[in-house]
Amino acid sequence: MAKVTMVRVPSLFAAGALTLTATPPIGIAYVAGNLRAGGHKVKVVDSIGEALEQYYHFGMKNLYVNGYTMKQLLAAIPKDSEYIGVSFPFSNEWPLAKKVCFAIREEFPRAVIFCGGEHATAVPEYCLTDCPAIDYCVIGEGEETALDLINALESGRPAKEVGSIALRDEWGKVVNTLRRSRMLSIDDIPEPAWDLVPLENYLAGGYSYGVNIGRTIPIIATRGCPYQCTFCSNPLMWTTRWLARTPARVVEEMEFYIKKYGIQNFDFYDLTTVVKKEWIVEFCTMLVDRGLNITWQLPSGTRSEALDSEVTALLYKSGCRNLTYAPESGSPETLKKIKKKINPDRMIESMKAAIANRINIKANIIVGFPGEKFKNILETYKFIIRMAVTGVHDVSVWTFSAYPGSEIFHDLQKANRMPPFNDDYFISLLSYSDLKNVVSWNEYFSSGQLKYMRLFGLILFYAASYISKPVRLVKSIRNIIRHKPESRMEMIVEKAINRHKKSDPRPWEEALVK
Ligand code: B12
Ligand code: SF4
Repeated sequence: MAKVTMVRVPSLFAAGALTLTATPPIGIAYVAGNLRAGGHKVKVVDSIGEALEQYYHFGMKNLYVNGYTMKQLLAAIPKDSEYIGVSFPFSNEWPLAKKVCFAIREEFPRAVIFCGGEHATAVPEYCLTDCPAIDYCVIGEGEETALDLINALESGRPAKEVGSIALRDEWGKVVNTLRRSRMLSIDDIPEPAWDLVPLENYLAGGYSYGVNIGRTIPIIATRGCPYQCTFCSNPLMWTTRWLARTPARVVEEMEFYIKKYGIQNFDFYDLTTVVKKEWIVEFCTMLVDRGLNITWQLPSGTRSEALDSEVTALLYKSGCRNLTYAPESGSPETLKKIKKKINPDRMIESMKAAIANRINIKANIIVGFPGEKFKNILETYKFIIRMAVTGVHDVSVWTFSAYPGSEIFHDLQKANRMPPFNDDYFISLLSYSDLKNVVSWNEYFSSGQLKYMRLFGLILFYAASYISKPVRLVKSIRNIIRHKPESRMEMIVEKAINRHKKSDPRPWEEALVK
């Protein structure tokens, strides 16, 4: 039995971020659950969940850190840890994450440090080269691989026989082992080890990915996504295989959380939950039949082909209150280029059906894809107005960021249009959701122009929305003041006000001194 500590690094985000960062870490909880089921002694250090109200500045003034200081983080790792697994969900957090790994290495010189997550999967060679403190990168889905790696090291089996990892060979060169196939019987994956995570801090503090409508826990019903949008890193991370758990297993898990943690609301963290109509109908019907009296949300953006009037009525009946659509663009030309494979008219029909069935809906838009011209952005603006008039409750207008692992990222690399990998590049990825600082990857618009184009898109949406439904503005202000957000925008504004109040003027680097 090995002693393993799983570490979630504090979060790093832009001061002008239009996004949330503190949510219960389901990826780590899954890996921890599987390692424990495999017979190891596991502890989780969730640097965010343990210090949800701590904010510092990082480097330049426009970046914040939320969570433990380095000193607290190192103190929380048991001294006898033999394996320390560090999670990197976001590429934009690499400048902070590698500092954490270096510090862990200094404090625990003999421990094996392995890491995983989206960033480690997209650029494993770079992670191992830029941060020699790390011994192994786990690529893709982490449960089986992390267990196999630890078992191999414990039994003396060479690590290079473990599938889906990156490691240094005898000559110090980084090599990738063969990628293992995805886990097929996903119903059998041990449940996330929520008992090892400071879950109650999130539940009591109303930290959720969707709208805060009660004690909320993340859950996953499906893994993978069958599509291959060119701006998305998921085909590399999960492959294009979409697998769904049986509805009964998902509902059983929900019932367990209701009893154990008093859960009232469930956030689905799937890449795209609704792919098959039969699946979602069976799932909702089961929720209705069991009379669970809960709400649930799909905050991460789902496909909408199966979301017609019948299905959205059933979604509401079964407790679904918030749904995110991901049109990304209103321009047919852009949609084709990014391989989004949606039909904007059909999506509007689906949105109308959801709104008629009282579901609160949000849509994700991205502007500034490479090659996008002004006429394409105008088409997107038109689509934004259509959505506002249709009654869509929220829109996020992101600017395009070239995330490692995505097809566009590789195309830009091939065309020599990628800057060198360094902290500036990784931090520039934050411009995706940063109102103040934008980095343009587009040939036709400068960063400054794109910043205003995004802002204009947002203003356009909310102006059109409040003009066509003035009561909504009053309702939003009232919800924010009463701390009872109903939409994602209200929740984000509320949390942003909170973090500006809580921000500690000390830089994180200072807090980092032991
Ligand atoms: C929930 C979510 C969020 C939540 C919280 C995420 C969190 N902190 O856990 C919030 C709302 C905060 C968020 C924000 C953002 N997000 Co987000 N988010 C997701 C989402 C939908 C689910 C993540 C998840 O829980 N997946 C399910 C679990 C099981 O998978 P997992 O975390 O990847 O973990 C598995 C493996 O990675 C691995 N693993 C993970 N950690 C470790 C550690 C070790 C040691 C090992 C061995 C293995 C391992 O094993 C796990 C189990 O198989 C993903 C898309 C997706 N479905 O994956 C995007 C995703 C992670 N987000 C993304 C982005 C870009 C963002 C934002 C920058 C943009 C935005 N939307 O505002 C911000 C950045 C926030 C910040 N800090 O600056 C990208 C990341 C791409 C990248 N390379 O960085 C993703 C992949 C979506 C996408 N395709 O664009 N996000
Ligand atoms: S953007 Fe959504 S639909 Fe497209 S590949 Fe990524 S997860 Fe799938």
